[in-house]
Amino acid sequence: MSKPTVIVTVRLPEAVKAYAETLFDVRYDTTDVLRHGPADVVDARGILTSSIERYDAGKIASLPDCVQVISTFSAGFEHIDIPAAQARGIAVCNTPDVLSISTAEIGMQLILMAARRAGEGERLLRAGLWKGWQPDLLIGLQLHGKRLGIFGMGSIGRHLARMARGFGMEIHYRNRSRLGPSLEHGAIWHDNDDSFLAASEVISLNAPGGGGTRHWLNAARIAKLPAGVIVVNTARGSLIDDAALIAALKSRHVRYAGLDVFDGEPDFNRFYLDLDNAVLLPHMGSSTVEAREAMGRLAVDGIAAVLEGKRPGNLVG
Ligand code: 8YV
Repeated sequence: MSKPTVIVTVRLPEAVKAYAETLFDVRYDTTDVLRHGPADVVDARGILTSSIERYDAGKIASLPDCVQVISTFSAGFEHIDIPAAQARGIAVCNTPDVLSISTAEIGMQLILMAARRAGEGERLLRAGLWKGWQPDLLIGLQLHGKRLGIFGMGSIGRHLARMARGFGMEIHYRNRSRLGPSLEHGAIWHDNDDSFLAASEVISLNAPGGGGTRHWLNAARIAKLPAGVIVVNTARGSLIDDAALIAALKSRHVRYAGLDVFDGEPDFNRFYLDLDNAVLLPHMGSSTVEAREAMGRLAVDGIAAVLEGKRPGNLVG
């Protein structure tokens, strides 16, 4: 029996490519641009894409009827118009959970880099400006005993909480609903923004992107954070009003920011580059061998399940 044709628009790990090829007749279109249109899709029954490729209503409407499933190599799926896909009977799958530990590790790394000024230290040394040990060189903050506020206590937020507890931090969180004790592990739930913001000496954004959270961290909410707060974002750049955060970094109301994601990335607000108190990474949250292989397999499995008429566990729409 011939294998179903699947278009892959992501540069997958080699092991995942080999796995996909056992199940599908894979057509690679990995130019990372919005290139494939109806003419390229022709007979494909599935598309494996990523978060850098938008599937808005227009693009979904243009897909031929043979497409049954779009699987995104990402946990986030705000780049896909789910109602438009559902209206066409196209299933949508994502890759939750398998990247949570890697992404939480980047969150912890940014918290540490910000608190201990690691980027500044490295730049100083590489620029040949280090004059030797000095008692007042790059003094940072100790994390032990500090309160970490996690906005969005899904799987990534909970792994970050576990890691931060190991550093002696007290965990506060803001989530639509309170977690049960077995997931909460003593973390303190806030049912309102004001008490959550006031408690957060370090705040980490771990909520999904999309319209509901756009510019959640704006000037008004930043003003409610304690003076000297550290702000970390490994979720989506859209959660932050960049102009407001940059103003707060300049005034030092925000002591430091650690950012792995940017509004409009790969473009980003260039004023961040002028700030010594911002540590900036190019969206590396899930960039590990372990996460990327697991993401690829899960994305492939989602397509396979849909094409076999089954309901995949990673179905989002
Ligand atoms: C992905 C991410 O690597 O999974 C997500 O939602 O943000 C990243 O870690 C990226 O989106 C690739 O599609």
